[in-house]
Amino acid sequence: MSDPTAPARTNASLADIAEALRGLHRFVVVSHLRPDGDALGCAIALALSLRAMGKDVTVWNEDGMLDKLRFLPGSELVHTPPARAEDFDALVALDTAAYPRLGTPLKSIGATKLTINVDHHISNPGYGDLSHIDAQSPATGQILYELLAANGMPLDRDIATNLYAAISTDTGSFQYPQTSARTYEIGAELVRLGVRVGEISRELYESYPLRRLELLRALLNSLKLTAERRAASFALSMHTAQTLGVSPEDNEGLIDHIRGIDTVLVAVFFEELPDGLVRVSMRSKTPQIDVSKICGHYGGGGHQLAAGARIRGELGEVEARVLARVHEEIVREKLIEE
Ligand SMILES: [Mn+2]
Repeated sequence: MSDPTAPARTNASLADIAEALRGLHRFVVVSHLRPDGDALGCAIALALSLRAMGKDVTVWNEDGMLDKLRFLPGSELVHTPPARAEDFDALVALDTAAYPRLGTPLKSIGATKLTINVDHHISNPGYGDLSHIDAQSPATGQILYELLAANGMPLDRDIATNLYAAISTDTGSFQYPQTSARTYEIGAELVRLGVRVGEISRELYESYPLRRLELLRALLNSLKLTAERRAASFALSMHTAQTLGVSPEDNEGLIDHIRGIDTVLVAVFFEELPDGLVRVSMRSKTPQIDVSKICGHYGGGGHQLAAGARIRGELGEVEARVLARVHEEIVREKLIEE
């Protein structure tokens, strides 16, 4: 591939991507660092399908497999990248808005003939040789289902379970606005393929370690309501994270607790990182406030209603700066009186 950051000429069809997958043998499947259910579920689902086609498939993620999602069939396929680079026929990037967000696996990938990019982030520039970006899709898992189902690729219960986990987690259990009739149809198809909804929901939503709740308690102690209660935020210092012994995956989804306050339109989570950076996660409840634009201002991105950025600065200072900007947006959209 010539330049991984240059935009693809066209949005490739899923049939084109299926054809490319059929024609090659040795794959490395990667997804974004700090992975979620969509990133890992998709990577495992595609790896299992390609393996069932007799392909040689490697799955790498900078953070490896999340403990929380180890119940997924095929989770043992996910590894952190090795020190020495390996060559592949193709790199398949899933659910990753920006090429550098693939993280350390990029250093372990030597020569490749083709880069395939399948994603649903509106900010994805379409990097790679064959890219298929569908920003209407609520999860990359939904696009992947279409890829497998429409092109006669293997799709068994294990693959379906991974796709179900991908779609369920990225739609907030089939609740977020981009959830469509098609999403429910795919959900039904996956259940017909043998997905055990009760079991998987229990694993996904009712199997958290106690420390996650202890983390929530600490976060709620830092709760701030601003912009006449239209914005809510909380912050996690490295000191608190160390004291509680939390791992990055523990805070996944905690922002929904403050997003769920009736008056709130924008929720923000600030997490102090090493190296003088603050990770900002932002959620909006209205298309009037596009958080991918706000985060884009700080070099981040994502979706209209869910986005993030990494901002250089001290925790309290970044907090004040970002909340001021959120306040401005809320005023500009006349969602409060100024
Ligand atoms: Mn996703």
